Amino acid sequence: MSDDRSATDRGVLYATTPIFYVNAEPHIGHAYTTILVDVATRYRRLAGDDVYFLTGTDEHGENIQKAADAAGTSPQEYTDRVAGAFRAAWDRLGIGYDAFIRTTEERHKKVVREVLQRVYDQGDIVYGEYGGLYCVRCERYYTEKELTEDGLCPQHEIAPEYRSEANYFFRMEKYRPWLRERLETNPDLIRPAGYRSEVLSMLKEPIGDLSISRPRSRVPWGIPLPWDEDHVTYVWFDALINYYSAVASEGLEDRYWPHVEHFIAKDIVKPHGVFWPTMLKAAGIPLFQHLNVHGYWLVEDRKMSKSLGNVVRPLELAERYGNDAFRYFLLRDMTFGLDASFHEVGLVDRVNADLANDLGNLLNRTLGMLGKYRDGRVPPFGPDVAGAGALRDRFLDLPDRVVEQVARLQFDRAVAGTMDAVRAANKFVSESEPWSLAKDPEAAGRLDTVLRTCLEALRCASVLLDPVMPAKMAELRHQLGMPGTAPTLDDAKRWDGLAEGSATRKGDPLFPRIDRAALEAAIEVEAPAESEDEAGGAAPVAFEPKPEIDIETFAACDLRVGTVTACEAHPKADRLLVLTVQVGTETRTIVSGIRAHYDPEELVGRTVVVVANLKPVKLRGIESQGMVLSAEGPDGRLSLLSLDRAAPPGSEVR
Ligand code: ME8
Repeated sequence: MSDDRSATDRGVLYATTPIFYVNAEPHIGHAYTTILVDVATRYRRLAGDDVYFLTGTDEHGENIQKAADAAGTSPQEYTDRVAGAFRAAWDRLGIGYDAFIRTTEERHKKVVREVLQRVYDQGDIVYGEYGGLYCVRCERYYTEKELTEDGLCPQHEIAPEYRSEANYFFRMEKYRPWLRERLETNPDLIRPAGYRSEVLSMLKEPIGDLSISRPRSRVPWGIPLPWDEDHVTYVWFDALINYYSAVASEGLEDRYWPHVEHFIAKDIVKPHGVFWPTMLKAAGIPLFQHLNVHGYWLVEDRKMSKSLGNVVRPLELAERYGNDAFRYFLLRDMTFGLDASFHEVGLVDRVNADLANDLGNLLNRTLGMLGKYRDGRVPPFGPDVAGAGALRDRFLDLPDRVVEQVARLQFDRAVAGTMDAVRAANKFVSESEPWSLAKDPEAAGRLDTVLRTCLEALRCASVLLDPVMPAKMAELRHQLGMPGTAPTLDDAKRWDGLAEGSATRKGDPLFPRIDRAALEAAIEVEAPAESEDEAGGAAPVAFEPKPEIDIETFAACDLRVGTVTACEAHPKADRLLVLTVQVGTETRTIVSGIRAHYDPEELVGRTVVVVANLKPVKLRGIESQGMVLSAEGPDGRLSLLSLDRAAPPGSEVR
């Protein structure tokens, strides 16, 4: 790894996910946070920073005890099994965590007891009676204001129960003015800003003291208080300390604690935004750098829950669509801080449009042409070609921009910016027409430039997308003929990263197109003849008009301007091309019988006219979501309709 910065100016990051409860198998929400932190830490590693990534499991408390009882096992056996399932899931999803902490580990319990003792000794923990509304699933008390209008727990929508217990209390209220001040002077401490405001408004009124123990007679599954073994530590007090115990128990606190950033979803803002900073203050441990709060994944616009039966399992999706494609979708389709809705069809469309078409197609067509024209070997740059310099500048601007966007938690934009550059590379191919250059011996140098430009674009894209899709990007670099060493950000800052004359290794498509129609289980029409979807024009002579229609009938036909963003041969039919067409904000897959008339490469970037409301049909296994209009010339050659003046994709054709 080339890292010319000295050890002292090397950035450091200690990033954490929540430690997940082991009373459920991992779902898409758990996977999202964990993949997000994986991606964030991989970007920082790419930049040469010193990174430590912690995840783990939250294993004590009443709920876990109940889940173990229900499973007919001891809590220890039960937590061992589910913690194992979490680890296995993260391994399967390609998560490169550095440490996994379980709250039942001795190293954690020891630190929890030390922190408790310290806070107790200084008089910040007192014994007292408390009564209030308690959600057993959240394992916390709620004030009436925090409940829903119907008086239910806002997370679980179940009625809280009134509980009163003699417990130990942490004097949290005492630290409220301090915390308010910290938040006011530190606008970035909790981000995005909406969550900071949420915490600030919680702090406007007294927050009370926090009950931090449970009677051991009722909840034996917990860490006994060091000064009173009849009580165990409240699960949140125990759990939050994991972030510190994980590094302190390994002697890594000096190196990493000053750089700690937590990543959580909005459900646990209060424990992390109020309990945790006040606990740290009382324990004399410096505050975290940032609390980064993301939104919720909804499922088909509804809250995901076991009772609705709509829990989305990440491993199944990774299995069905490929792990890296799944990771890409999660990062691309959620804006940090906002909710996003999961639709499986949306995932398929995203993967088909961005990965199978844009990126996959750039790789395929580049290596295809390289094989055909240059024996698969990396050519030198030749004379300048229009657009090549602009494309190079665009790619070379990306690394700094991506690093900045990631630092601002704009993962979706970082990924989208890179994909936009990939699309620009496809457009460059269409505009520079390498297939025409190949026919002209005088243009050999310019053909070299076009091919080499595309190869460098692919190489740079593979570096910038490596944190999101590590396995696939390594495969891409393998196809480019590169050695298997891990890339660095500097690799994306040069335009000469491939060795001239080296052999590429064209392989299988990186991201095979996903059959959307099979998912929708809609119309299963297999095409009897490949060109059936074509508009067959006849010779002008024997023109026999079809039955008359009125203007409304014509208006029912939705004709739109489209731009071909990718195009490839149909894998199962030698007369069909599969086009990806941008129609307004939509991306359509259109199968068309024009393969004998057009090279796939020459269509990318072209304007076409699309019948946009035609019932989808399956043509040799690929669903065609519309039709491109063409006319047949006297020699039987098809000619695609286009416009003689520019109109943006999506414009209506009347
Ligand atoms: O709260 N969308 O654990 P937990 C996005 N053990 N992310 C989601 C999500 C969704 N629909 N649902 C869950 C706990 N998550 C405690 C944490 S930390 C000291 C203790 C993710 O298993 C998200 O990261 O209920 C959320 O904050 C976390 O899972 C809650 O996990």
